[in-house]
Amino acid sequence: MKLYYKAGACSLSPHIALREAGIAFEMEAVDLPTKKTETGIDFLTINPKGYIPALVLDDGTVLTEGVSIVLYIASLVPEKKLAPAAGSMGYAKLVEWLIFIATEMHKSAGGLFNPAFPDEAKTVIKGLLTRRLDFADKALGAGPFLMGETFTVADGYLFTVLLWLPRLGIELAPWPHLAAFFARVLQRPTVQAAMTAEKLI
Ligand SMILES: N[C@@H](CCC(=O)N[C@@H](CS)C(=O)NCC(=O)O)C(=O)O
Repeated sequence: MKLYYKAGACSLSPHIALREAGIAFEMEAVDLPTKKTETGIDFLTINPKGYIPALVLDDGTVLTEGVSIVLYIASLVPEKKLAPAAGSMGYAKLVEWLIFIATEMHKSAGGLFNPAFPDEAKTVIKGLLTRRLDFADKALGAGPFLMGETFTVADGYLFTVLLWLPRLGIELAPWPHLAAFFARVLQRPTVQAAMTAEKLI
């Protein structure tokens, strides 16, 4: 399978999931403004929505949307417990976290990166994101992970969004549980490998 990605962007979440799963995969970078991949393919022929991540399976199936991709990766390796069993309450709770991260955190943070957004809009979004961080910090508590003792695909996604915050002028210091979580996940060999492959460290 092949992951289409942009270094440091939300595709880092499925990238971490693939490494946690121990699945063989290739990667191809996408230049988002031109929609060209590093081998010169028009990315719109792969994902007509024009955004990363996209995962192309060996049979040619294209999977898009980060939440769907990480849940699929987790389903390939149930023994790694990257997601609780489908149909369980644990699974529903994992999906609750994934949707919260995608719609309440990822998309808010994404707006702050958009130079076309007026400053007034950015102030409102920052306030919203701050409240989401307040919630996540309390809900996570001592953790060590969002779902308790076991690292899941939601942790790789939350880590990815937290990685962006300093570039948005948001430091993690006011959220000690999130700061400790970020440091903990950063130490994982899979995360180090993913960040090295994306030349982030
Ligand atoms: N709904 C998508 C959104 C993915 C997304 O926001 N990707 C950003 C990078 S983090 C992107 O490729 N933006 C370029 C674009 O929208 O043209 C998902 O959750 O996977």
